[in-house]
Amino acid sequence: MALERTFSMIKPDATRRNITGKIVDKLESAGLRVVAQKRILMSKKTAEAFYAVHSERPFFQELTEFMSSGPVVVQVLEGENAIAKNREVMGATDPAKADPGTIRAEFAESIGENSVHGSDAPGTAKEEIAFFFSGSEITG
Ligand code: DAT
Ligand code: MG
Repeated sequence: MALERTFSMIKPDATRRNITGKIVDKLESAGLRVVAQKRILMSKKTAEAFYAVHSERPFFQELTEFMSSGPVVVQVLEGENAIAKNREVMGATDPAKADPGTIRAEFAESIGENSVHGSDAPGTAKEEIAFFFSGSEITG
């Protein structure tokens, strides 16, 4: 399979605990390359736009308040099968159900504050990369 790109975000629970490097180490050890990265603070409105697909879910307010409660690190990751590989190294949404050794098993605090976001399909990867990055900000 050809090189693929995916979108990743290190969430406020992880920036707060100063463990962004530990998370990047997990991504790089899995063979993913960080080809774009920036640390930003999302407004509530930006978080609502980013997570619009979840707007009808009961946890939407909690989710968007949390995601705008502190800095996040947004990234583009590149590698063979990057979308699936990133989801694998992230682990299940609920850290209690995440496989040992995954980012969420090791670092996440709860189902809501679960340290990382990763795109789930080629379409969302493309949309989410474009939501935060212009082409010139991404270098191979
Ligand atoms: P994922 O982040 O694994 O793709 P998702 O897309 O289903 O999971 O949900 C997006 C985020 O919403 C998730 O990372 C944390 C939050 N979330 C999901 N289910 C939740 C729940 N039952 N209670 C609180 N927050 C939840
Ligand atoms: Mg998701």
